[in-house]
Amino acid sequence: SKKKQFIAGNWKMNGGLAANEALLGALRQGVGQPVCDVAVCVPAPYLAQVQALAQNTPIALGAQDVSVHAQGAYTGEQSVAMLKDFGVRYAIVGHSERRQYHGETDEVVAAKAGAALAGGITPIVCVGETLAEREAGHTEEVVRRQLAAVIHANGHCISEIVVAYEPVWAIGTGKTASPEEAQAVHAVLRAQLAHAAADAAARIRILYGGSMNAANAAALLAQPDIDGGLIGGASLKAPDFLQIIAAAR
Ligand code: 3PY
Repeated sequence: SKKKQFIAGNWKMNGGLAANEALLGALRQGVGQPVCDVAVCVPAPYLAQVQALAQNTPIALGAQDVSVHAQGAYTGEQSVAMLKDFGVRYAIVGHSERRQYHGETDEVVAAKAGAALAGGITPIVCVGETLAEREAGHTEEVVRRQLAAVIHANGHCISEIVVAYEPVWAIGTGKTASPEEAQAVHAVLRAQLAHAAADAAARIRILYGGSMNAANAAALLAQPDIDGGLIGGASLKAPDFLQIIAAAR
């Protein structure tokens, strides 16, 4: 397919003023004119800093979460409009760390995707099975259920989402799905999207996430239904992140 691949860094709760400045400095120097789309999803306190550091570069800004609410008594949350004030283009929703540690359900994730879409931010919707679910043979059922909630809540707007398949057993563990294992799940997700939005399915980017790094990126990104990566730890090291960007189409 002709769509550009998309490489997005997920810094998680890492970074600091000095480290961010060094990282963005190195990325600015090394990124050139990538053939793929590139973004960094940074902790909320650093949005303004990274917005300034990424100005006039091909590096777009992303957040790691977004509120379903527009405003009001929601302590600790950030609205779509607030993120947009800082030039945010993307927001990760439903990362397994949010689902696991903050009790986010499929319905909450779908509502967050909807809030982002309504406000003009592209949600990066994460789906993925746990080790126990994979071993029980439930991988397909789990990722299809997670994606179905988002499709159901958002109808034809889903043509504007990005999907990220992140097997939970591969997150922060150094274990990666093999390119074939990942491709198999991506193909399932693509078919599900095609059923919901026939014309858009080929256009929707399905990223792989879960310990993608400089060494394994090229083989994963060569798979027909892998349209990019959501990069954890390796996005904090400029040479590694740049190598992954260079491996993308
Ligand atoms: C990882 O690579 O571990 C991730 O969770 C990316 O979001």
